[in-house]
Amino acid sequence: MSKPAETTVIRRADYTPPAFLIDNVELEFDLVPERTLVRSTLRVRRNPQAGDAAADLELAGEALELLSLTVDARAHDAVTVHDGGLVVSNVPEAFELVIENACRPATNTTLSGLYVSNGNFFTQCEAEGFRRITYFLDRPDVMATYRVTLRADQAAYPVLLSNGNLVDSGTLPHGRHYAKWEDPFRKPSYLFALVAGKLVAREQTMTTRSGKEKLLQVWVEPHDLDKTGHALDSLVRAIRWDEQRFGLELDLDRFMIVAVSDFNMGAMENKGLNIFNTKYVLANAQSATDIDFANIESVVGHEYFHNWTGNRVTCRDWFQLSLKEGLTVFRDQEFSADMAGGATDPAAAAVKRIDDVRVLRQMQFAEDAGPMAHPVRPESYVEINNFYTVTVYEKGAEVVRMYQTLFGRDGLRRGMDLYFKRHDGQAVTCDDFRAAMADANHRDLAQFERWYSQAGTPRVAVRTAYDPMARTLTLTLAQHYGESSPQAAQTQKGPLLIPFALGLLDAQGRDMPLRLQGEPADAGAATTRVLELTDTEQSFTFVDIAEKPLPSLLRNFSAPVIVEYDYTSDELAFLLAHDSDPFNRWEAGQRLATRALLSLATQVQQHEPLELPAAFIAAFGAVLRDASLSPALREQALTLPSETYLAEQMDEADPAAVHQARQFVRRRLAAALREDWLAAYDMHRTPGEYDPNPADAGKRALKNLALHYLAELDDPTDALRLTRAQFDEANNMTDRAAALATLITLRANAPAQAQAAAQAALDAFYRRHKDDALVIDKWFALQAQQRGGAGRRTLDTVRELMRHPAFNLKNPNRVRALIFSFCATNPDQFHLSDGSGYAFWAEQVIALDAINPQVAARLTRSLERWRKFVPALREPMRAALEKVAADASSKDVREIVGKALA
Ligand code: B3K
Ligand code: ZN
Repeated sequence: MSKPAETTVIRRADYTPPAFLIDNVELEFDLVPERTLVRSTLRVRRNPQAGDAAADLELAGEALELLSLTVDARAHDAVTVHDGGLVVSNVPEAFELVIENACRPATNTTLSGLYVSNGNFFTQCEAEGFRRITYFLDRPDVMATYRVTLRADQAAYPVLLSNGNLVDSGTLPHGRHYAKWEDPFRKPSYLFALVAGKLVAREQTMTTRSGKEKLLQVWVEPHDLDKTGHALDSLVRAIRWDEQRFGLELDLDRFMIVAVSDFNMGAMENKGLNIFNTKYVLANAQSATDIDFANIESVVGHEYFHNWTGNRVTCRDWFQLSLKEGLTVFRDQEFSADMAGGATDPAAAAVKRIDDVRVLRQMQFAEDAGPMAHPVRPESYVEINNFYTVTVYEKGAEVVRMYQTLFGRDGLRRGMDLYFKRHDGQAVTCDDFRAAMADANHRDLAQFERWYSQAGTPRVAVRTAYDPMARTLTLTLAQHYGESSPQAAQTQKGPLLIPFALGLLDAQGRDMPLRLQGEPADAGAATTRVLELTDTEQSFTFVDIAEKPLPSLLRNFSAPVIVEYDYTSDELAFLLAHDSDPFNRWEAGQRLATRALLSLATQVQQHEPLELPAAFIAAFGAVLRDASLSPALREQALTLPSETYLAEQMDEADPAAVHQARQFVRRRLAAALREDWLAAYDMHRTPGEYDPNPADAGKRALKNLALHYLAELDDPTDALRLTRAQFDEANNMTDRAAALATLITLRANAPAQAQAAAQAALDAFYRRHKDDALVIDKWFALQAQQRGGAGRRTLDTVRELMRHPAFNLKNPNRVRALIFSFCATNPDQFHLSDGSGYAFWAEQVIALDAINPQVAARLTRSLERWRKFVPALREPMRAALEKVAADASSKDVREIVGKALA
């Protein structure tokens, strides 16, 4: 065991400009897996903006072997090497620094820096991986142009790629060859990349808006070439969309995407050479589900959009991470919504919005309520990789969306145009972005800064008062934070500017025209209005309201807040049936379900008999039969809130009670609506050739939801018949995987009838897809997510699967498929009261910590909310956390357990 890493806290308030700047970087690599040689030639000069004009040059470096260092071509004595880098003293104003060092890609299991995967070389430099390649001023505000020479054995590494344009290539003695790449754009070191190996590309050319021809390539291992079409098509769509929506054009002659199967996250936006987890590139009908296809389009878009929001304009320091991530997530959300038809069809846009809000509320609200709570722009960190969070990404995207809600699409565009005009080629801050939005729209956005600096989820309490005589409705909005974690509470300083969209429904469910007191009577009256809440409490009076209306609040989720309003169940059912805002129809159904489920969970805890109100079943049945709603929207409305979300809504989370309550509701809905489910199943088949378009995907989603509900019936005959047929006949992975998942559920519900069928399907699935790692990931994940049944804990299956020859603790996708799926998405089985899940978790965190601290730290987060749980679980959770605190050595894991236990 290595000694614990020291935990230095880095603070935003301590930012100082770099003492030196680096204008040009020339890198030469002799690529050998065991020991790669790097020669780095840097043009360095003192930063005129720096405070200390006599400072030493301090370069970061990790896991490197220094071979030589010269200053202006002369050996330099005043060099001190330490654990985290080196210090060069007595340097002139401007000079050429040449460093030769070695690194060890073959044994680099951290997947940060330069590493080997399936025999090929890849890099990952964000956030601080470049220092694992060579000594450098590895911070985003040091921007340089790069020239890169790669040399390697030609047979083993026929393809040599780096950022920018290929300027030269050729052969060398001893079967070696070289390639030289030049990136004309200044960039921070975190955007550097190289790739070398046996790869092939699908490519096409494309003429961009200004008439320039560009080369687009998707590089993969040869056996995956037939799975690259969708990624390449997605890239073309993303390029077009950014031209149209934001007037932003591809600036390089060549844009490359490379897929790698060992990768810590989704993908990386290296300039001109995006490196992707295979999961977000490879897809065909037999290997990928509808959701995979959609995710690929969105991630390809996301990384491409970074070319402007992140690369052309980058972050001054890592506290500004949301400057590029929140903005780019917002852009990819808008892109996906438009691609699904959202530009002309509000219901299609709502389907995407619901998916995004679901993630925000389940993950980000929980993060904001726990020990890792931090503002969109964090104030401090120990390990920056721990702050690639749902708060920085998803809440950050909501913050950008609020500019659009306040100023409209055109206003957002004006702000973006000004942002690029001011800051192209610079490393800037979230304040700079806000200033561009404010100036372009002539608004004072000083108060809006609090969205960047305050942690915790705001709540808006709503009161209404209808005056029939005056025909007015007065709406009072009050904002507060409720009970925040100490980490969040200390950041909360005052009220936010909250754009609050709403409508008012009459007794027929029609939108009423909305006119605020004081507005001229002849002004057109919209039916959705965005109120700007800026005070702690504020009232708004609508006039000419002929009858007492039902409010539809926070339409389209116009701000990342929790709305507190006491709807009756009848009112929610009415909104579910009538609201013109499709998002709020879904929202009403979720509120109704949440209320029913939480009260059932209490009944479970008190050993009372369970009962589901008939009105609830009727409301859900009506949605299921409502052909005016798209299948995709119906599927979302009929999907109950997740167990994780529900547990989070309890004062003390009780996963077992939530699970029983939710299972009870699923069984009741299955039985009461049996004929409707069967009809829905039949009506939403998608015969013919597979096409992942959103309309077909929506049908499959509803059909497969119906199938899964049918699996909850006491008599499994129908479900078993349909599921087996679907499994055998499916011409696509969406249907095959859904059938397999349903069979696994049937096995838990009715072992006597379904055991053999489920096992046969699992075996057949494995045999058929054994050479496709991403599909085998699904095979592991489905088993890790299964219910306990027939006296068997899912943990026993998971432990058994860890001994399967295809399991590999060094491959993050496999670890996420098996271990994360169990620890993070199977709450009932993970939180067994015997503490077995927690002991397993601790073992795996510690094992992973020695291999890959970033992945280990992610897993650590599954237990950070331990204080939220019922006392019987809290103690075994604490014990597991303490075990990890004692045995883990990376600062990544130590930061998380430290905060969890503090
Ligand atoms: N910027 C990368 C994330 C890097 C994570 C480093 N731990 C991918 C993205 O957000 O596009
Ligand atoms: Zn990103």
